[in-house]
Amino acid sequence: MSGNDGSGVRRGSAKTRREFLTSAAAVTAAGGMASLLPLGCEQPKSKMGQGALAPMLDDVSGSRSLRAHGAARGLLVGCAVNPDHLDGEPEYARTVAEQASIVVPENAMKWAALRPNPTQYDFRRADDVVVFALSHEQKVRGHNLCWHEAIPAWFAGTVTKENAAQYLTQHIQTVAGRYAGKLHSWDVVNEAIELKDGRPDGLRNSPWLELMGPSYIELAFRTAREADGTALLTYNDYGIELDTQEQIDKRGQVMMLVRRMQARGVPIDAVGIQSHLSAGDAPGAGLIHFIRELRAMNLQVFITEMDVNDRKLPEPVAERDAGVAKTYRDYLTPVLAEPNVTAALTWGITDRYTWLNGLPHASRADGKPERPLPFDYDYNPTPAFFAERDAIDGRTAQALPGANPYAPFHPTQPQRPQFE
Ligand code: 9MR
Repeated sequence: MSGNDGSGVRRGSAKTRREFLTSAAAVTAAGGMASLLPLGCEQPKSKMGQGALAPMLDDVSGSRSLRAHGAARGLLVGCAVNPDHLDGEPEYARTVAEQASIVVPENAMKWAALRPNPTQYDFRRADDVVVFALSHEQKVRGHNLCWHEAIPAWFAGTVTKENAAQYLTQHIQTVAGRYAGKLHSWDVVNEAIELKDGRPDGLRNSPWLELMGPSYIELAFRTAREADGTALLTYNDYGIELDTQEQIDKRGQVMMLVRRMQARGVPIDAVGIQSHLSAGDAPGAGLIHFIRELRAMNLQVFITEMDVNDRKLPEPVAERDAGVAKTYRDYLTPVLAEPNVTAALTWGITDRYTWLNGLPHASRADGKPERPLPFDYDYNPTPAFFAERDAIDGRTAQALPGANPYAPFHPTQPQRPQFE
């Protein structure tokens, strides 16, 4: 059927993108990942020049990559991705393919991205992430089904107390249903705790809470389980990493929420600890105790969004990189040693696209771009890369519970929806 693949629009570019996404050489089992350049791509260039770059790339690729080190120790390792860069920037695609055994769309599966209007869905960019991941034997986290942010503009005038449950249910049935059987996990509810809102149960006064009361959480998880019987259903939150009083209290409310859910038989498989840190942050005994308590409750833990802002460090790059790397090391070494921590993702792979540089209120006073991730602006590995890899190595070799990151995993590619 020429000119129509079901997507309705941009057919030509979608096909080109799909061809590109699937053309990158497949990653083979651990140790055999030598050639990951998408077909027809040149060796990556850097300011450092080819001579200096080649040995450095060699040092972090193939069996020396984060994903290979993770695979040897029962840990999925990866990052948030943006389908536009996977599509348009070979060096980005190559780095993601080479380093990650799990990816998560940074924005492409949020309501604002999927829901152009109350009645239609646009899955094109979300599909692109899934197709890329599957063609590189990577697992995919879904992020997210229910959050107080990234809600489309039409939401406020359309979703009411009367129809909110219906909107939430229908969204989850459609989105989780579309990818059923293909995802590693879903962040079903994101960031539902906010102590400043002053409720005894710690719940945030989100639009969902205001429209439906606390029952929205249970509805979201139950609906997600019905729609996808295999994805690990996750509650994901931030500000629960440290042993400051505020974070101890918030962690306590997350624990209470998860305990209430389990007591009511609500399906939950994992807790996501986002881990947006500042240089100098270090975990205390409280975080490790929390992870162990979750283990006793038969729950997995994912480090879902790690990065380290260098805002408080002086300008010289070497000092900032050392401070950021130390924070990765100090944080990940004890955390990744816990056996129920089964996945660790950074919020991006390269400093070039970190969300931190898009925050006017929070960026560095000297205006310098931040360096929070394992690869710098030019795709050179940063000291944080090596800190992360060492922390992975510090973990006892073990099998992933029920999942080998390199197990054959080739479900049918998602079909493109009608979208006009
Ligand atoms: O990095 C994301 C940024 O590009 C988006 O504009 C923003 C709003 O959708 O969300 C950012 O990602 C957030 C994630 O979805 C949830 N935890 C906090 C992340 C950083 O704000």
